[in-house]
Amino acid sequence: MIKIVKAEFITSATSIKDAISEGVSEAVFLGRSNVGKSSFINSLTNRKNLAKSSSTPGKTKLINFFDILFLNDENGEKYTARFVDLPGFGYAKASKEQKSVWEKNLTFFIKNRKSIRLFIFLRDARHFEMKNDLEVEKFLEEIKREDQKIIQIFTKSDKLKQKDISALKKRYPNALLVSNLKQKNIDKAREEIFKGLFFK
Ligand SMILES: Nc1nc2c(ncn2[C@@H]2O[C@H](COP(=O)(O)OP(=O)(O)O)[C@@H](O)[C@H]2O)c(=O)[nH]1
Ligand SMILES: [Mg+2]
Repeated sequence: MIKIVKAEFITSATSIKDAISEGVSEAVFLGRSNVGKSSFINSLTNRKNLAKSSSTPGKTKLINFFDILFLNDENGEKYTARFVDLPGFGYAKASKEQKSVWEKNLTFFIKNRKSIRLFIFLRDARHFEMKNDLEVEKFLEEIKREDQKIIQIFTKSDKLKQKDISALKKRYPNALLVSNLKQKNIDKAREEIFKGLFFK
């Protein structure tokens, strides 16, 4: 089984210019505010409050970096990685001007950071075809490099009925439906993320 045996907040950045140096493989987490991004990072790392709840729209937003240590407990091998929490990409509620500055910043960051191996794109399983989300999905597909992957995560699966789950799976066959509340599919998601980061 794949475990995360260490998870530590390192630093925050407001743009790529003051982001920490590259090198370690990175998984970027994106999704609309309130989708369960912080909760998911906490679930993956088995921590209650590693990633704090999202800040109020309009306040200064930051890119948060976490040092992560994976352990494959079948062979004892350890792998270092970074999780990068990107708040509000594609969804800014700030004024038009603020929004464009922040989004330009993030777009530049995503396109130019070589260490990014993985985009972990979170959506609310109950509303999986929202316009903003479809735009972000399209954008990611467009900019994704050969050495990068996208993992589709649908959160709050505990709120879904079986027929809604079937509809979602039909539309997104590779969807990973997770529940932070019930800790459903978290082990599977952690394993997918591990594979996406370190194996092609
Ligand atoms: N029912 C349910 N609620 C969740 C789940 N994940 C997060 N939440 C709740 O959704 C709200 C937003 O979560 P948060 O992790 O702060 O979202 P973020 O803004 O994307 O970082 C909080 O009230 C969480 O308790 C889930 O899987 N199921
Ligand atoms: Mg958050």
